[in-house]
Amino acid sequence: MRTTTTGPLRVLDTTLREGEQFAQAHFTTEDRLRLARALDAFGVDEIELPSPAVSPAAAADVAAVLGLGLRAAVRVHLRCSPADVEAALACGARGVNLFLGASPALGAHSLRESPRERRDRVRTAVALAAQAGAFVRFSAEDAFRTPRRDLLQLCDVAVEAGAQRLGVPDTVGTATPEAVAATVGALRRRYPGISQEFHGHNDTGCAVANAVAAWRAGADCLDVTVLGIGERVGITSLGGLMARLYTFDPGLVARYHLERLPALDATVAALVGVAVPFNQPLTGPHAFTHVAGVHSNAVLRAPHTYEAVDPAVVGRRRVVSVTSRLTGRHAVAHFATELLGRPVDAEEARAATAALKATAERRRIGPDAAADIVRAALGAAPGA
Ligand code: HCA
Ligand code: CU
Repeated sequence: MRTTTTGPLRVLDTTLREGEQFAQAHFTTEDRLRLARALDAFGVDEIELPSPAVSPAAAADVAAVLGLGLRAAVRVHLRCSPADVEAALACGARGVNLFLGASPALGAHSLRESPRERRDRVRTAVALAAQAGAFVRFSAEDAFRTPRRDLLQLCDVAVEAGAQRLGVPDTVGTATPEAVAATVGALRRRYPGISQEFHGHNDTGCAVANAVAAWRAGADCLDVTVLGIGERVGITSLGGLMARLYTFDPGLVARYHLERLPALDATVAALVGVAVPFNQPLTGPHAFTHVAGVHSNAVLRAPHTYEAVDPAVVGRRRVVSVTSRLTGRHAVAHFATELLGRPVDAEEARAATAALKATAERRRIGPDAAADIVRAALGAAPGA
């Protein structure tokens, strides 16, 4: 399936910024440098780091990542405050991602500033960074719960002050793909020539769909994190976005090193103390395991029958499971053939299938137990 949209696309990875806001995250300087290198090797186009104003150590880390000389552009995430901008410039940052609460809720309860004060803040911070020659993105936090008029007023100020990119984050993850497309489309028409970024939280499970809706409506930069880690349940995952784009058209993601994704996901999972989630696209432990007999039978003949992406694309292998009572004789014949190193006939396949199903009906078994059952059913020596 080809998509009708083939606009330019950059992937901004914010594992080191948004990802640090995941409740279980704690990165050391060494972790940050290792991750920055791994993200660069994967091929993400941009890497976002926390504000150097967070602490002297955060500033030192920004300088260290800049010192790696990565191919990816490095952006620092800043509040709209002159002190943040100055700290970023002092570290040598050439790209600043400014953000400011745009919605009535954040204006009243987070910033506690009037709309006018907020516009002044945006103008000052954007102008300061732009005049210093930095690439400036301005992001209207909570954009999808912000009245359109307020959103455009803030964006107008940012663009006039020199912002080259506008961001519309779905900060609480409540936007629908339709709402995302409408807002991104409106900004596209109002600010031709200005880049647009989308950052979507996954509180309602729509983060990948919303990111793609933003891209199709004209956004040219999509935010992700490895595994989707971030505040609460996180944001669009790198792997989810890759799977989505790959199935539109492999050419869209040809420049990324997808074969590095399993190691990247595993690295971040280990750093934050979680397993790679069972439902993680492309890298979940069972992402390419087929269980039901009906599925296995078809997959063994033609994998695309039940696979969105060939596992080889991410350097993985397909698994045809025989450990469920739902297994079938084609799957078992395949398993037994590999196990015994010789073809099995129809009668043997039937016998092994019956034995496996009978045991799996009673208890949960793994591949080793399945191998023992097949050997016993076919009279093969253990370990054969
Ligand atoms: C935050 C909020 C943010 C900002 C996104 C952006 C969001 O944690 O600071 O700068 O575009 O989700 O709104 O991550
Ligand atoms: Cu966020």
